[in-house]
Amino acid sequence: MSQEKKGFFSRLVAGLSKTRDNIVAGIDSIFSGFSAIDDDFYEEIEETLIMGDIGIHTTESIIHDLKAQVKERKIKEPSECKALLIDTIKKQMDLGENAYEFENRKSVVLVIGVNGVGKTTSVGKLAGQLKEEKKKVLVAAADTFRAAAIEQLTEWAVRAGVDIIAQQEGSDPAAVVYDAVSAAKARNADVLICDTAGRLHNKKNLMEELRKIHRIIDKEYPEAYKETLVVLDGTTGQNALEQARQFREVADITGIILTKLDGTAKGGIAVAIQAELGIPVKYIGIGEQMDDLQKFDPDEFVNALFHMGQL
Ligand SMILES: Nc1nc2c(ncn2[C@@H]2O[C@H](COP(=O)(O)OP(=O)(O)OP(=O)(O)O)[C@@H](O)[C@H]2O)c(=O)[nH]1
Ligand SMILES: [Mg+2]
Repeated sequence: MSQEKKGFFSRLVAGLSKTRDNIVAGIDSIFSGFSAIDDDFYEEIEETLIMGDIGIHTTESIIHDLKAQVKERKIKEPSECKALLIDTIKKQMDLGENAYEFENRKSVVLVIGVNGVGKTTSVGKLAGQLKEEKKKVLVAAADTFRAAAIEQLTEWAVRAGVDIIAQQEGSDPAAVVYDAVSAAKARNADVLICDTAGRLHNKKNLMEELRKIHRIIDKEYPEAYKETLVVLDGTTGQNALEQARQFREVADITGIILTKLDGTAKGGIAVAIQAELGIPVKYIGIGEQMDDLQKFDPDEFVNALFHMGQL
């Protein structure tokens, strides 16, 4: 593991401390407090996982799986279940697909999500990291609602050392995307990342706007690989799950960026999103700096959560 990854892992461990208090402390006391594996034992684990935002369905499958494993391996001691439980949680999150194809292709990444979840910040971080990997990156300020939004993305573009395509406040977001696509082709950019405005209160408008943007990309840049990432704020727990469901109705979501996992007690939501919706969490954010965004690794996440150290 590189120095940089190690740094991120320890910050993840630190960031998840409240989630750990919320889930793992409870689990540990169950493992040490029970002398036999019985229905009460399973019920307590179930309750702790649900309270920890892991999600009801996911928790049910975890318990189901755990029971099967205990039976198969003829385990009698509650304390022996911990490693099994950790493996079972990891298994729930394994979607087994190639999530980062867009990095290897000419691509357009559309970043969507409701207000204040961390879209612009994530666009900036992602742009900076891809640029570090020697990719030619372009960002588009398709959130034209506020001048401040365009300024904010401009600042990130400067920090990341990438070009930005923007128009004036109030202009048509689809027109910005049109410009950006033309520029991406003309400049032979590898990845074009589009920031968008955060609105969900009017689903019809949102749907229309996203459709329009997709239509332009499809028509003007059919050869591009398309990635649509929904940004969710990890501190909102079950609400984040609900937002993902709603966005799934209006867009072909290819992944999730889960932000603000630093300092929240609701980090269990990462497990729920992945397992319950079957949409891969592709990146997680654990702070406001450039390197506070990383590819999501379920194994690493669960290890950090249970403070298992690096494998
Ligand atoms: N602690 C922490 N803060 C974050 C993270 N990601 C974003 N933020 C902060 O969250 C706030 C909102 O982030 P933005 O990137 O502006 O969110 P947005 O979705 O673009 O917001 P709108 O454009 O207003 O819809 C900012 O203060 C960010 O610095 C994160 O991973 N951790
Ligand atoms: Mg924004």
